[in-house]
Amino acid sequence: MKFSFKFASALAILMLAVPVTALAAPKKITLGFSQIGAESEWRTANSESIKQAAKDAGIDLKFSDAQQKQENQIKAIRGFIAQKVDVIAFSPVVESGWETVLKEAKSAGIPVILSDRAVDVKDDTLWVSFMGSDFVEEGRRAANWLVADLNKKGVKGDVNIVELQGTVGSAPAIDRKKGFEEILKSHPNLKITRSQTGDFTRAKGKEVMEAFLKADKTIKVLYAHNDDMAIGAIQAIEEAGLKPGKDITIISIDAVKGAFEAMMAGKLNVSVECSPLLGPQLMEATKDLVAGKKLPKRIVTKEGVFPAEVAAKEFPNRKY
Ligand code: GYE
Repeated sequence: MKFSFKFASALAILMLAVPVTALAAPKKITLGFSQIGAESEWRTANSESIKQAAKDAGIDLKFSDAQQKQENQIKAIRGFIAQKVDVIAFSPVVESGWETVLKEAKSAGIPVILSDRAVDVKDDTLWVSFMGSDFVEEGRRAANWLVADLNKKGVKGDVNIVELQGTVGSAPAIDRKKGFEEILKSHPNLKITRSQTGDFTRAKGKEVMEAFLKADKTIKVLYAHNDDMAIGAIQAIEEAGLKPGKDITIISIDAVKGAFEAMMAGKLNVSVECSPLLGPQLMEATKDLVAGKKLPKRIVTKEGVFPAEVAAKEFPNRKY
């Protein structure tokens, strides 16, 4: 009797001594993510990858869609700061104009990860890590494929190329143009004769290609900064009574399923890969930051090039 009383009081003292927090479930990490919008197949796959990876990692994701507007992204980031999330990540629609809001995040002590696209700010301590593709390299890969293809066909004369650029001021539009032109410099017979933005969408890609075709009967090659614009342009080319992939060689970037389908139908010649599956890497990085680890400043995605000849074989392996 005496023993059990002593035991019970010892137990009571012990229970009081254990802090309540130690008994509660560990606090969930919160990640605020500002997405650009839903302009392309790539973007949809990117959003799905992030949402799924957050679920798998047990991270509380606050996901905000900016519908293509920088002001909405800035608002979303300010909202994340007010909610005191652990980490902020975003895919910046354009490169410039981020200093003020990034300074606000820094003063609040919230680390920022750039996902997919880079920003152009002088002070690079305003963000901790940039994960995504090397867009300049993608542009080079696209041009190198064209040079090899023309060599194979024995084409030596002038080749007129039209370009459908991505969103004006965005990192992939700037860099994909830069990489492509860099290779063209040593091939003076390859000329970009027309270049305009198609805003990374099918509708705009089609519209701009229609205008190109009306104004110019000498187009031999189309270089589109993403697959969606190329797919839109394919429709315009067909409606103009030409054969896409034959009368006009078409090169694009992303390598989404829609591009593989177009390649298998013989309408698209090549797609340079750009992977949208950044979710798992982003969740890893978020956890590392919360655990106090230092992230590499640059995390580059590994990617390849898929010409139409391999499309049917590769199609079943594609995840986006
Ligand atoms: O290529 C395009 C999308 O930023 C890499 O954005 C991304 C680009 C992608 O809309 O399809």
